[in-house]
Amino acid sequence: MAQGSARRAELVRRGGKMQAPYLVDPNTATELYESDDIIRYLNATYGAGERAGWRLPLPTILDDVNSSLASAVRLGRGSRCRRAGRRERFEPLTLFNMEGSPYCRKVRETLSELDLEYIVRNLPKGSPKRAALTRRGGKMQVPYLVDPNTRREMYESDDIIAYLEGQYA
Ligand SMILES: N[C@@H](CCC(=O)N[C@@H](CS)C(=O)NCC(=O)O)C(=O)O
Repeated sequence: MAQGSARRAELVRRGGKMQAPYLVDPNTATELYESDDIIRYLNATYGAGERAGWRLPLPTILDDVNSSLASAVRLGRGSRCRRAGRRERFEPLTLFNMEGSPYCRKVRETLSELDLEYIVRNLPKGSPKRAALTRRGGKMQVPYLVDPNTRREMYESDDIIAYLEGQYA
């Protein structure tokens, strides 16, 4: 959804405006904008009454500010497309990911800049899904990229980025 991505027009057609995040939940036929509404919806629908994660008792605006500062430090990496446009016969990649990982973040930035569609498999600490990656790749370490188009799979953020640049830039 980086600036220049063809997916932006798709979102405008679907939701009515270009604004991210936009959540589509086919399980409940729910579609919605607004981060706070989305978080409330996820907690209510899938959190069994719990609120996911911890939170300082601070206004939500401070969450937005500190996250924006993180992006500013990265000089906006990942927010603009370098290579927009549809690819023929392209299967979405899969990224085994942890949200707070700096190594995963730089891979996500590259995927976004290259406008590559991908499925995220989040593996936070404590997730039972971690065992599947250990079985698949040999160890629990993220990021781990699977490319069904070339049947390549790999660990190591710098290797993944070099691969993506070579294959898709
Ligand atoms: N050199 C690796 C480092 C990756 C790394 O240290 N990943 C951490 C998350 S930031 C990890 O998978 N830790 C194992 C765990 O969370 O159990 C890379 O650049 O990809």
